[in-house]
Amino acid sequence: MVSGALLVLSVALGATAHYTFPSLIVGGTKTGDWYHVRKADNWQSNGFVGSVTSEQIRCFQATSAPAQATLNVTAGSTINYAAAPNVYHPGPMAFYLARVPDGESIGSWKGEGAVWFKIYHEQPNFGAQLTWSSNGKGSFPVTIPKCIKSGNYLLRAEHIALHSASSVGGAQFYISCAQLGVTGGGSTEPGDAYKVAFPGAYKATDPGIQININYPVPTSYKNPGPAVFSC
Ligand SMILES: *[C@@H]1O[C@H](CO)[C@@H](O)[C@H](O)[C@H]1NC(C)=O
Ligand SMILES: [Cu+2]
Repeated sequence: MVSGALLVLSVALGATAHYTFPSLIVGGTKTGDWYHVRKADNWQSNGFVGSVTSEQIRCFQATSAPAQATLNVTAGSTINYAAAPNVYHPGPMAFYLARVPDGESIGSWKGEGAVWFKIYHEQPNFGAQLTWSSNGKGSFPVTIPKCIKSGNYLLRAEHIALHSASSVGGAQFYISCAQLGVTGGGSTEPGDAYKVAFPGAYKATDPGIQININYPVPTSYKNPGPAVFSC
């Protein structure tokens, strides 16, 4: 009886445990779903990207399509990316930016090529088991670096769910791209060593992507992708 009930519970959790990143929170106010964030292909299914070589690993869009609006933010300020419902799997959050080339429209720019630099990634807490502070949360602060050039950017949110990542292709990627207009920035251009392409940045066998987080309990975690850029 007990094990049957647990099985039903775990199946139900598995079905509902997926999520999206559909909106931003600015000054405590949540903006509309898929308003400043490009509508991702999982907007109904809450599903994930499983292949790091697919086109969807960039913005979770098989075909690039614009958001309804671009949000202006001041360089150096902090906004929040919202999850819906919450991030229910263990694994790291990360944020990347890509600057839209001058003269290009943010709605139609696809973010192709080595244009993405990472501005945050999450490390786990180590102990008797691995824990992630993102687990169970629905809102994630992201600070726009103060020194980057003003202009239009795509802000890519990524959560890698690692609960079944011990075999190749088992990690689940939850991704969205928001459209930002960064104002009041500086003059710093992140160097080429910080910039990666999606797809291209990750390999399915990267140690932070193919990993057994349960046994033996890891004592270190190497986030995939480039080093984090900071001013
Ligand atoms: C966003 O900032 C740009 C550049 O400063 C400005 O042209 C535009 O009007 C702003 N948009 C909004 C909605 O405030
Ligand atoms: Cu899930």
